[in-house]
Amino acid sequence: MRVLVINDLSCVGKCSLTVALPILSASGITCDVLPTAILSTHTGGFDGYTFRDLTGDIPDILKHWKSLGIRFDFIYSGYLGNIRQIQLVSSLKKEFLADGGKFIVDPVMGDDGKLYQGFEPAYVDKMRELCREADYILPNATEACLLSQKPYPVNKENVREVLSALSELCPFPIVTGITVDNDVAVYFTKRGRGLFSFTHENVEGFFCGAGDVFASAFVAGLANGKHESEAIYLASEFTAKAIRRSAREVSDKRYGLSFEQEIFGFLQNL
Ligand code: PXL
Repeated sequence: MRVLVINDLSCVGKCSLTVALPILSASGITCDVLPTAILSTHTGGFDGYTFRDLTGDIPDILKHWKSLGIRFDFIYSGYLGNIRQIQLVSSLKKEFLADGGKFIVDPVMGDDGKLYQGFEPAYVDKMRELCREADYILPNATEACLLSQKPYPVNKENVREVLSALSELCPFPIVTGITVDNDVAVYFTKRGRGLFSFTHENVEGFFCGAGDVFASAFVAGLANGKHESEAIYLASEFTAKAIRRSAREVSDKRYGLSFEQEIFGFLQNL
């Protein structure tokens, strides 16, 4: 079983590839990577970060892979640095996804009701197009509103409407980080039939990289043969435990989740 993860390499501040690689490898899956950019840190709260855009390297990497005849059982895309990269992901999915393979898009572009630094509205439109090609999309609450063109925030009242709009884009939308009273929930639906959720007690504060932990664990579950709803359940338990541990152990939340000590427990349920 081979997974291709397309995401940035933020050298410090665990997110993207530095989260996906350990989680997928530990779960027994070959994790191949296509780095979209190299940053000294992620963009969420550090000033003065460096950003090397790797778009120019991608065509030659793909040419080489083509000569090797590589195919991937899963392609999971995350942070894409620009619109050109979205186009490249769309074409590489057509060329490199194995027959019957699954394409998972985490449309990383914002949080807390705002776009991340470096993104603009035209990017959202392109990302919406990429979501149309996905088997699963995993937006957080902010990204769900941007994609569905509904006002932020998502709550108990409008969650059904947001999920239904997302179902028009992709058969299986999974929306993370929805605050419901004192809890935080992940909501999902399959082909717009039924609305399901898993809930945990909310932990105050912003936890950078939590979406990447969730998405990586979800892909690890699918790649290990779990049914979708079980993969979502296991990923949400794992992420909630990592968040609770981080609330206790990590004083500067910009450095990412303390997920490593929770991997063993996650694998025991996989
Ligand atoms: O975790 C999302 C993410 C991924 N990659 C980069 C980011 C962020 C969030 O800020 O800046 C580079």
